[in-house]
Amino acid sequence: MRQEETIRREILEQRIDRELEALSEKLFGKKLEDASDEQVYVALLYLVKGLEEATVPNDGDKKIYYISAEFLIGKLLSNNLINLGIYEKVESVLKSKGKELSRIEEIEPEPSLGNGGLGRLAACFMDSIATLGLPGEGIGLNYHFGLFKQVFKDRLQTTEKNDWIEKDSWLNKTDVSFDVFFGDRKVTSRLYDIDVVGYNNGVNKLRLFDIESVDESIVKEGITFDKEAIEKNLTLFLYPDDSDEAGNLLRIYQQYFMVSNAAQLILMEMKEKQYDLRKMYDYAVIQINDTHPSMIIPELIRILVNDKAFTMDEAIEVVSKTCAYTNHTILAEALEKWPLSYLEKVVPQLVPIIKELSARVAAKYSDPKVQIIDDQNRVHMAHMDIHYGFSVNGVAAIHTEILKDTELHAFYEIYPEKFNNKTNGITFRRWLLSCNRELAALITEKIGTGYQKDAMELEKLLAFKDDEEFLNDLVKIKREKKEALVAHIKEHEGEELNPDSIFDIQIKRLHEYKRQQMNALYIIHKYLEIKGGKKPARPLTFIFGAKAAPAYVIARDIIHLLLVLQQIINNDPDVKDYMKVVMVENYNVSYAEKLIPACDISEQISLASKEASGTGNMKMMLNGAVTLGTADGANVEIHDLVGDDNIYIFGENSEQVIDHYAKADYVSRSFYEKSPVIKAAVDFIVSDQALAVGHKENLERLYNELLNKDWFMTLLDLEDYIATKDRMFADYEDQEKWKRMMVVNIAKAGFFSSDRTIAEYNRDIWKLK
Ligand code: GPK
Repeated sequence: MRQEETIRREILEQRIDRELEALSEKLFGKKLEDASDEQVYVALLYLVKGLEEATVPNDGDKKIYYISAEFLIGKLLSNNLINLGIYEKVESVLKSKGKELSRIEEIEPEPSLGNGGLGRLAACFMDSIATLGLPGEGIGLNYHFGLFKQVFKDRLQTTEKNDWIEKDSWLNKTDVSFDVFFGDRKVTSRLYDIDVVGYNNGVNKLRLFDIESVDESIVKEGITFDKEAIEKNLTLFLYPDDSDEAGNLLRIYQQYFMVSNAAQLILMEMKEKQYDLRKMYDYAVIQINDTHPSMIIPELIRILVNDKAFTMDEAIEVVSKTCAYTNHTILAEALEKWPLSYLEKVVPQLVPIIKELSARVAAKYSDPKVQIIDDQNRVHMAHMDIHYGFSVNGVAAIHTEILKDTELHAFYEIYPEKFNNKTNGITFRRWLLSCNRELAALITEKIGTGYQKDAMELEKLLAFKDDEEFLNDLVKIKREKKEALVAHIKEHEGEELNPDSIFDIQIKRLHEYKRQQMNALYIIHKYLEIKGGKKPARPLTFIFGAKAAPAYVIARDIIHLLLVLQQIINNDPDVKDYMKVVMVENYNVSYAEKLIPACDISEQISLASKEASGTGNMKMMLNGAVTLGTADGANVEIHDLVGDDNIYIFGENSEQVIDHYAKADYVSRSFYEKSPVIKAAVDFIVSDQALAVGHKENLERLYNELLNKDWFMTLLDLEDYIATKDRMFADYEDQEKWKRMMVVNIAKAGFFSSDRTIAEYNRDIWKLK
């Protein structure tokens, strides 16, 4: 930190007290001690905004533009206070006025700008980019209702709009506005910024585009609205239902709106700074986060050719040297392929460019697997990114290897130099310093604060592996976090949990490949065992948090099963003292911040090869949980770091799974027929007991899916999963062993700091000063 910066901050700290009083007086005409918690929150919001404005922006000649459909940033107040270095000061000022900061934090609505891991990753990256002092910004959309709010009714998921934007918010309205054309149809955009302040460093911006003509009132029942009224609906929802053509078109409208604004913003900045457009790649690097922003490539080419007098060859060269693509999945159905006819309807001006890009590929390569426009006239967005970008990265070592060897093998043969791996990471500011202040304080007491800048220093904790006092403090903090979660769950879900039980937690989007249904089958198995008189050594608590895409029927059925199990088990007098199940409602970042510090067993049980990385696995490890997982995604790297003795890996590996798909030899029914344990668990789904509580239609559909299809091979690993999980529960009883596993997991988590990930992106791809 520069010296004048330090001095400035000290002065600011001394002024916090006076500034807060002044804000309270100005905004509400009352003293801080007389203000309500809601009013104190608003005063803090403006205090922080003022400080951010006074912070030096990260600047430089080359900038990273991280374009993403999602930024799952979570609540901002406490993180901003931490990153500004004033959390403790504010806490004590408030305390002297009889206010509690932790209660005030609860008031902030969580921004609904993301869906899952991809969006949360973008948010962690923004934090690390700012912290490392790199010039750059995130570019996305300002969804008014974002991802739906999940409400359980009759043990089914229902969806409501998530109305998160309040009068006083972190959004700063700017005077930037662009015209965006969809053929002859025009909308006018408006840019809103959110400041992203680094940890004791400069500030960057998250730039969110909106439309001037947005109309919230068109949303009637739940999340239904007129999908064709794009002048009104364009920035209402993230991932609007795409089960019909209008929904697909709306997603394309949104994507083009995002990249058209991004392109105009980037070119405006280039012009302001008088940079030579022909050397755009010296000043700008565009990271395309998954395929949603892929149209930035033809859009920039279009503008350079039409408005800036570039030849097609020149435009292609400049844009290709500027754009880099990140792949987040190998699931074919998640890789976007837009029918050319849809693009013709929404963005006719891009179609000739895309055709030209496709024709150039076709002229050079005959392999149908690498074409941009396929024989059914569908545009493969990822293929365009790979041909016309300079970098392609996967998000964990095994994921990148699978891309190179299998999914994108034909591309790897053409462009081996473009492929690189960037194992995901998480910001330790949010996922340790903020969500687990007690653990952070204990770590600091032992090894100092160096780990907050260089996360690898966490390894110093290994020296305390046999320090009884430290181990007991660690267990004490875990226990406190479990108590805090118990209180939260009591308040929000009405379920009574036992903090002395083992907390086994699976939190992530609901998807068959993530196999929440396999966990459910384990729970049924345990329930039947207890009913049969076999009690566990210690009570067990199984916690889930997950939203299902509204159009994903089986995913909704799995939620239904979990809620049915919760009802049956938690109310069964023979069982409820030995095990409980809770599916928390509307799982989001704020809920994750309460669940993760309380976790004992981290469930990472995806079908091997399918989870690109996972990042919850890293968060739980950092907070002292032990992983129960398959050899998939970043689990493989966690395993390498902690060693065989500090993780529980089970099930078939990715080569075996890929081989099953190639040979089409997995038959779920044969697993069901040969194992009485599996059969009993699966049959329970349609037992009289389950049907008495749940819906026949949902439960039967799920049962039939598991028996007759089971595309993600739930039953393949079930027996090994049961055995491994039972072994883990038994090992928990050896607390001396368990405490040491906790230490090793925390100590080895440093590699997963997103500061490391971003430093690698910068070293290999962005090359910023
Ligand atoms: C991947 F393809 C996608 C997607 O559409 N959304 C999403 O959240 C996730 N992801 C992967 O499933 C995770 O394995 C990964 O850790 C995360 O992206 C970030 O890379």
